[in-house]
Formats: sequence, C-alpha cells, structure tokens
Amino acid sequence: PDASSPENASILCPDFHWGFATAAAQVEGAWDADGKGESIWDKFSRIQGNIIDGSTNADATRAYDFYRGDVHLLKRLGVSSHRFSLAWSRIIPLGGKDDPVNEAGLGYYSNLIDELLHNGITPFVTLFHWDTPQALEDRYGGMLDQDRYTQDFERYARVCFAALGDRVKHWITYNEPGVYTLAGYAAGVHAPGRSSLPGRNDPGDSSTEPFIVAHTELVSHAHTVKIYREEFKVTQKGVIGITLHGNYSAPWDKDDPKDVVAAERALQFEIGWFADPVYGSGDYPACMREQLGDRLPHFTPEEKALVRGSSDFYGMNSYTTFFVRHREEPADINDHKGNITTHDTNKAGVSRGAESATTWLRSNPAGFLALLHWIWDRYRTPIYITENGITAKGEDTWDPTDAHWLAIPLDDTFRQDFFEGYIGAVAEAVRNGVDIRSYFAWTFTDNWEWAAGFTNRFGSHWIDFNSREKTRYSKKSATELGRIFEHLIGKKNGDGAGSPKSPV
Ligand code: GBH
Repeated sequence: PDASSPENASILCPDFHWGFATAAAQVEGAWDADGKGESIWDKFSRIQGNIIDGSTNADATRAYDFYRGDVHLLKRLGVSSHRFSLAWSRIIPLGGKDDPVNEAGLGYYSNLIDELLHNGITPFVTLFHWDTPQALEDRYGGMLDQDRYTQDFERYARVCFAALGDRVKHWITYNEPGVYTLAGYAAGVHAPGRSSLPGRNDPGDSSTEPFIVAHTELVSHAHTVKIYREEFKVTQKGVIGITLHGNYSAPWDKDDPKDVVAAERALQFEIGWFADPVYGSGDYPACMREQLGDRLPHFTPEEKALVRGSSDFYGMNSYTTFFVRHREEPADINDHKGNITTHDTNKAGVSRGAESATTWLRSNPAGFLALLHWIWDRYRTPIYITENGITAKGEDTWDPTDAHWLAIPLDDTFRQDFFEGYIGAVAEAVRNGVDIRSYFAWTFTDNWEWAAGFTNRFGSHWIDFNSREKTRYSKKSATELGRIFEHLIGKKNGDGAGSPKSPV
C-alpha cells in the first residue's frame, strides 16, 4: 500500500529522522574558495569527455554561498534532519596528516551545522562522499596505498570529530564505498578515472585495483570508528556507521534454481562485499572468494577484528531493482559482478519498473521492500535509509518563468508516486518488524550528478542552472514528503504529552 494509506497512520516513532540527503561535490560549488584544495572530482570534471554535458562542478548549486536560504527552505518543509557531506579538501586542502587545517573551510561546516540546529534540524554528516583530495592521489595514489591513506583519513576524521562532534551526533564514514571503487577503478567513469577498459584516461589495473581500494575503505572506516568510540563517543555520545549502496536483485526465472542462486550471488557481490565484513561473518562472501581468488585481498586477523562490528547502524542507499540470470562463464578480469547478467524484464516479460529519466533507474517499490527484508534478515542491524530517490522524464524542459509555475509548485507526479510507493514499503517493513530509523530522500535540489553533469534532475526543487543565483523552484514532491511523514509519524499534539523529538 502507498505511504498515505490509512493503515500507515502513526506507524513510525516520533524520533524517526526524515529529510533530504546531499553531497558536497554535487552542491557546494566554490571549488577553490577560502582556501579549499582541489579534489579528484574538481580535476576529473575538467577533463574533456568525462562529463556528459561538458560541465564541471565549479559552481554546482552554489550551496556554499546560499546555505542559509537552503536551511530556511528545509525548515519550511518541516524536515527533522538533514544529511550532507564534508569536502575533505575544504578542511585539509592537501589532505595529509601533516598538512595544515583550513579554518575557513571548517568554519563553513560549523556555520551550516549551527544554522541547522538553530532551526531544529538534526545534522547527519558524511565524512567521505567520493571527493578525495587530489594531492593524496598525486602523492601516493590515494586509496591504492592502504597504510598512508588510512593515516591521512584518520587524521581528517579526528579533526572533524574534534571541531564538530559537540553538535553532530550522527556520523557516516563512507558513502557507497562500492560505487566509489567500481566506477573509479573498474569502469573508470568516475574520478579518479582508472580503468583497463579501452578509451579511459588512466590505464590502471581493473582486475585488482577495485578490490584493493575497497579493502582500504573498509579498513580505514574501521580505524576511524575505533577512534570515535575510544576518543570521542564518551563525551560526544553520537553514533557512527557506514552507508552502502545496493540494488535489489530478483531472479530472471523464479522457477530456475540457478537464477535464484544467481540473484542471491548478485546481492552478495554488491552488498555482502562490504556488509559481511562489517555486520556478518567478518570476511568477504565465500562466493566472491571462489570466483576472484587472490584478486580479493585477505584481512589480517587484526583487521578482521577491527572491521567486524565497526558500525552502529546499517546506512542504506537504494534506488532500483534488476532481474538477474545465471551465466556459466566465471568472472573475467574486467568483471566485478561475478557470473551473472542483468535484465530489464523477467522471463515472463514483466518490466523491472516504470522508467525514469535515468537509464539504470526504474521505480520498483516491491524490490525495495524485499531488499529491506534481505538486509534485516542477514545483518540484524538498525537501518538508516540514507538515500532514495528518482529522476523523471521531461523536467529538463520545464520553464520556471511560466507564471503558472510561480503560483503553484512544479507538479512532479512521477516522483510523488515514487515516494508514495517506496515510503509505503518502509511502512510495511516497519510493520513486519524491521528496525528502520530514518529516510533521507535523494535529493533536496537538482544538482550536479557526477558524470551525468546537470542532465539528471533528482531534486525536490527545480534549479535554473542558467541563472547566476541558481534559483530554486519548489516541486510538489517536497511538500508531499512532509505530508507523508506527518501521516506516518502522527501529530505530536493532541494529548499534550507527545514525546519530544530526541536531540539525537
Ligand atoms: C547515489 O549513487 C550517490 O550516492 C549520489 O551521489 C548520486 O547522486 C545518486 O545516487 C544518484 O545517482 O551509469 O549505468 O553505469 C547511486 C548508485 C551507482 C547508480 C553507479 C548509478 C552507474 C550506473 N549509482 N551507477 S551506469
């Protein structure tokens, strides 16, 4: 049932967190303002051919300049919380453990956090959403050097906890470590653009590098969590974890046991790769080891002990569902998914969902519900949904200067239906006993969608990218989200004794 159906009234706790998620490199702009250093995305986006529309993220939505207005908008929408990421190279321009801290950069985030708190909005802060300082890439190849990188990341995290942890009680170390490594080191379509596939900027070895980088992410994540727990948690009393991306995989032929196993294997390759070490067995899934052999690094006993249990919650980003078929040939050197193929329709010809404006992304609420159960059954850890959202066909051609649209919000019915369906799945999972504590929609405003530049509008606010001020116009889904969560959480007035929103 849709989120707004009567049976979902008051299904969520009063302290459920809801709002929007953003990422520094996609919204801030001001790429070199006030002492900020270059990130790998700043550099990557300037190389001809990397970004579909030839844009860079130098300005993005100018959230760096307009954060006060954005927080004001968020407050008007009634969100309880807001998720955003810190740009490492804004805080430590050269990134390294002995490099100077840029107080102006830290000051920006401190002001943003104060502004949110002043307006009653709880900040959820991601330390890393893909924008590695370029200097670390130049010095030692970034995450390919596990030891040097980990020391630098630890120091960066320490600086953030010390300066912001008095006010931030929800920390996320990494956003989608799997996407960072596969897109950046296998396909080469994201920074730093390394790939053995023909035609990419920087050769690299995509048979091993993606797995090395993933290992670095896991180990440096775990070290960071240890630091938080040992040095900061006692006084700051927050929680810390990691956010993983995962699509749902359903068998192409549900009556073929090979396809059923293949769909499960796809989930393990995509999600279990990171989640098993952190929330499960403490090691990579057996099906990955079987196919990849020593291409997959081995955890030392110390690393295993450190990584296992290194997350207070399961941070979940999910968007879509694929049908998966068994394939006989094992993984080749450019294959990071194992022996499967993915499909848009199943054997019976059923589509994996309504098409958005983004090729990989189709709306499939039932798959989202199934994935919530898969994660809960396998890992039994409270789930924070940290990203979920969609693009819609046609929004690129909208003309906000039309008087009609100035009077009423832009009517993004496709996105409203998406939220009804997916948040309805959240309500259903909660009813079934899954412990879900947040829902962050991706995303607040249209933004700079990485290699897709400005061509993919995921926002609940439409942005006029041609205007100097990157003017924001509301889409109706923004206010609809507020209405949905009011229904799900229930009004807090009434008996006068409603539980106050917890500060954490
Ligand atoms: C999230 O990734 C990101 O966290 C966020 O920054 C981003 O803006 C948002 O989703 C929307 O994309 O081009 O066919 O090879 C979602 C996971 C993984 C989905 C990479 C797209 C590339 C598919 N993404 N994938 S394709």
